[in-house]
Amino acid sequence: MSENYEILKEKMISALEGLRLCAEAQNINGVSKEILSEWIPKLQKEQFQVMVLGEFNHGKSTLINALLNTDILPTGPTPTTGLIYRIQYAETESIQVNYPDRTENISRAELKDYSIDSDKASKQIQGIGIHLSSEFLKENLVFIDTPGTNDINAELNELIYHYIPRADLIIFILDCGQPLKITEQRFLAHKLFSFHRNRILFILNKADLVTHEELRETEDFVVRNLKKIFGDITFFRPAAPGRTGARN
Ligand SMILES: Nc1nc2c(ncn2[C@@H]2O[C@H](COP(=O)(O)OP(=O)(O)O)[C@@H](O)[C@H]2O)c(=O)[nH]1
Ligand SMILES: [Mg+2]
Repeated sequence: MSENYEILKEKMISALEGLRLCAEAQNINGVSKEILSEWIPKLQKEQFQVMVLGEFNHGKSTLINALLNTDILPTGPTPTTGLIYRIQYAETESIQVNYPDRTENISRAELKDYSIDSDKASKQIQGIGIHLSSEFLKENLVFIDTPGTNDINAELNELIYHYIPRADLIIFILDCGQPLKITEQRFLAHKLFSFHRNRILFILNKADLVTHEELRETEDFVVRNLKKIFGDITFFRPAAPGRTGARN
């Protein structure tokens, strides 16, 4: 890391500290607390936060599991309780359930109970923290798995909008079988438009369920409509022989 970078980082931290003192002096305690508990530690730890968004059942959790070579995140076609999972590195695996006033440690086996409608899936839960010993996460990468963007209640709505501005990258998952539905277009146009388009990566998932021809048609449709929302976008098409899955 260059010396200039370290100096810049220190300057940013002391500017944030100054801002925090101002907020405190003005009794804006929420801002002061947020700077201290989130902004400064994020800068110090140089965490890169990747938030995965998309409608329910499009494969968000499956993708994160695959990237991290794990099956820890609950997946499946049935609706889940819509929790936010924050996955980061630690040498020893642990799972925490965060309530407004406390944190509870649970096991991997218990985690399943929190993802379905059961007694344990309380509306009070603010999120689930997962620490995993995954090489992929070691470079301070943090993944945020979210409920479907079409399946968000008021409290989660607030949480999602708390997380979106803090994300360094958003991976938005689309489903080849139902690409860019009106609800998705609306979410993108209204909720993500202000997020810099270079920091959104779109993934066309479940390509194995359509033919090559359908996939090409879907890609064209998606790119055309994303351009209407975001202006120019960059589209990467994997080289044909390397493309996995797509039906013949
Ligand atoms: N065929 C196929 N199924 C997938 C793919 N990705 C996810 N799935 C399945 O789709 C269902 C929903 O996946 P999940 O990750 O739980 O979706 P989420 O609600 O967006 O987190 C699960 O049954 C997955 O096994 C994919 O690329 N191809
Ligand atoms: Mg999921």
